[in-house]
Amino acid sequence: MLSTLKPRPADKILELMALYRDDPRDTKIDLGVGIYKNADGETPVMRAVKAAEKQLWETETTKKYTALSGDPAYGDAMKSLVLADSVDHARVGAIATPGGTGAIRQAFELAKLANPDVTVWTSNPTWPNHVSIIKFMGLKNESYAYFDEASCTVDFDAMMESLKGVKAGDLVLLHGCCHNPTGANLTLEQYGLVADLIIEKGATALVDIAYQGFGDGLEEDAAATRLLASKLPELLVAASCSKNFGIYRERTGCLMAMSETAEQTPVTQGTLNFLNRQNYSFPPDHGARLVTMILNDDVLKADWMAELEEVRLGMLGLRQQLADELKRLTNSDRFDFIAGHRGMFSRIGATPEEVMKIREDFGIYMVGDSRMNIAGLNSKTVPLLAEAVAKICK
Ligand code: PLP
Ligand code: TYF
Repeated sequence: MLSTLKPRPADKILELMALYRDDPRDTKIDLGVGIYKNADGETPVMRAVKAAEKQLWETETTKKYTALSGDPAYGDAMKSLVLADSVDHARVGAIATPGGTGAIRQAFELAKLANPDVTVWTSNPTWPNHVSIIKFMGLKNESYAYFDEASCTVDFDAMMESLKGVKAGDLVLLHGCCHNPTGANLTLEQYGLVADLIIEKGATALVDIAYQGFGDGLEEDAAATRLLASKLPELLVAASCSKNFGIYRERTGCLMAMSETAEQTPVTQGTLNFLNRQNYSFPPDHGARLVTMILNDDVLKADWMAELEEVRLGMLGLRQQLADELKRLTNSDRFDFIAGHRGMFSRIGATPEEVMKIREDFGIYMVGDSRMNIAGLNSKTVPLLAEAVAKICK
């Protein structure tokens, strides 16, 4: 049986990790995979997470199964974090999932159950795993225009034009904030216009929110998701705690499904539980428990928010430094968009050849589409990157 298997294409982002590791130059810079790194290149466990783990070790008396949904307290905490009071929580079902990816997968499964003929609309470009999972599941995929390659900003008119093709029963995947891979984001007003179009078409929105707190702030980054929740009759939200709690390997995500009425919620929640059971039964608990403890404890929460804010402001500072440095070196405002982008990533509009040349000549590793992880920089390496970009990018 196994001999019938065919090789699968590797994940380009993960492949880059190995290429970087094997580069012997000690001046090399890793701007590849989206993991937050501090100025020393480390990804420390956040203070509040460490404190919660200690508390948990001291107080946890059992490891017995929780519930198919995960601990309902986690779902409640995530509803408050992401949706706040934009919607009556009685309308929202929630399940713990293995990472944000698990939530996305379960959202597609839910959409497929509700409408086997569903087309999932994704931005061009989007996180490659979106398209990969959609295709693997045999669902239809259409992409909508999003990024203007010349200005490295959102081409909103083109986006709205392509979304005119959305049909009733389709699923439109939107990034809640900090678009991956471009760093270019819709304004709140534009999210509102997209919501109007989704209502007009009779489609459903799925928000992927994996970087809440990395852009303009915890509340600000959730504003678009909350606006959609307040305007749309239905909404799916796939949230990841990997980045904003720094618990990548604990695999902590949450799928929230907002029904049109609270009366519908038991069936929606029951379907979410059913989907967990079909895929892995009880979802992982450790990361979800830490998140719940932090969000429900004023002291832990304040410390987590303070550390997250340091992370966010550090990345914003690096963005500004890089934009300033490129302005000086190129004597132009061509790269000003880097300071306007938000989140971990910016796609800088270099060609694949230029990306390769920057890699070969300078040992600077960004993804082939010219996406760079801003958190891979520090104040000393920004000038090196700026020099490379100014020299190579025509
Ligand atoms: N969605 C986007 C856009 C991402 O960049 C990520 C990244 O890691 C995820 C979802 C899910 O992450 P995880 O499954 O590690 O929580
Ligand atoms: O886009 C990124 O770099 C992160 C991390 O298969 C990631 O989202 C990358 C590839 C992958 C899983 C996670």
